[in-house]
Amino acid sequence: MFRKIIHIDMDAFYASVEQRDFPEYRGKPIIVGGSPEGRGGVVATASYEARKFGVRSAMPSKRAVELCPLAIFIKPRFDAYRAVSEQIREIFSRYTDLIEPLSLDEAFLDVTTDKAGIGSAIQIAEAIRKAISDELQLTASAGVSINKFVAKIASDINKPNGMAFIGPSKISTFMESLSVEKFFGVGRVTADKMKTLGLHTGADLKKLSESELISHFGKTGGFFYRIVRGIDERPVEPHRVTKSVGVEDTFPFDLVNQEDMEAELTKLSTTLHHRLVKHELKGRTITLKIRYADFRRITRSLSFETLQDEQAILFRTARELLAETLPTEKGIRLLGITVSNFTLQTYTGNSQDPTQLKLDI
Ligand code: DCP
Ligand code: MG
Repeated sequence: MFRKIIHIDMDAFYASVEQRDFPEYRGKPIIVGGSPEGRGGVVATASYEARKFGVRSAMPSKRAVELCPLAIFIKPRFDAYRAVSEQIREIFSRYTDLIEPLSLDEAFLDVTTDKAGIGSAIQIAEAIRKAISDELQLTASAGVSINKFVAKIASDINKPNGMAFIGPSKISTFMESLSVEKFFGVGRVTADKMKTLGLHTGADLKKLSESELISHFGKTGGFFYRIVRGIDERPVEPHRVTKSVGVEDTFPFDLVNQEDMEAELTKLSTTLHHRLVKHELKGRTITLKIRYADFRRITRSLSFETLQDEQAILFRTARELLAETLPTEKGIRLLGITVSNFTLQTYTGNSQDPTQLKLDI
């Protein structure tokens, strides 16, 4: 028997909440996060009006202003987004308890058996989208299929405010037509490697044997082999535990002066901060990762007694950890910041988990 999996993702989430709460922003190109002057951070998200100009999440503000000079920059109101996140989860819970939130605005639902006895996953997805629209005045998109992978990709197909269903008989053709960038875990490096191997779509991947894929891509090769055949048995896990959340960047040239390195740490800490908020996580340990031009790697960590997620603390800690490694004659090719230890130690020695939702990134 096939499972019934729904992936729900809110449309332009932070920006839509702002446009809902402040009517003067409706119909306007707005950017949440970042700032128009100086080197103020990165875009968290942009309204669809701003996306028409090419503005995207994680883009430096400076670039966003070039693309869309009239965009209105808005400071994020994380409490408001958290509140909406709780409300959408309450709506999901009317239909199933098997809910795996991936972030504030996104979740997998297993509705193989649903609480309301509706039976049809498509109808449930539509009922959820309607409830979100009627009760919260926001829109969401949904993907419906028999596994997580296909459901997640499907939710993007008719975005914004749309739904897509990919049934078992369509999966094979769908996976063959998919470009390799759409596969989970295909970062820049893997995507480039695939291109040099002449692998552009799922159909190209399907021509390789499992051992060929493993020889090229290691363990992930096995994942590619199964996923391109529509095989994804990963269950929807309501209490998934995330151990760390990190961001890193590889530079096209080596960084040699401290100012450039610190500018990178500003960007990384901003992105990491957004990610932590989005996933409702705070951690005690901050780790800086450095890879030098000669590929030698080092990590430096600092642990706090209390949980942290503030951008300023992430940045200052990373900067201090970096300073301890300086001066260096070698250029730096990669910098990364990770937060882990999402628990507090209690006096009894038991670990207590203050952030109930543990999410896989
Ligand atoms: N976010 C962020 N930094 C990123 C990506 C996202 O801070 N690099 C935040 C802002 C988004 C929210 O997380 O509103 C949800 O992320 P999505 O990727 O789902 O993007 P949106 O919901 O904004 O847009 P879409 O309509 O494409 O889902
Ligand atoms: Mg979204």
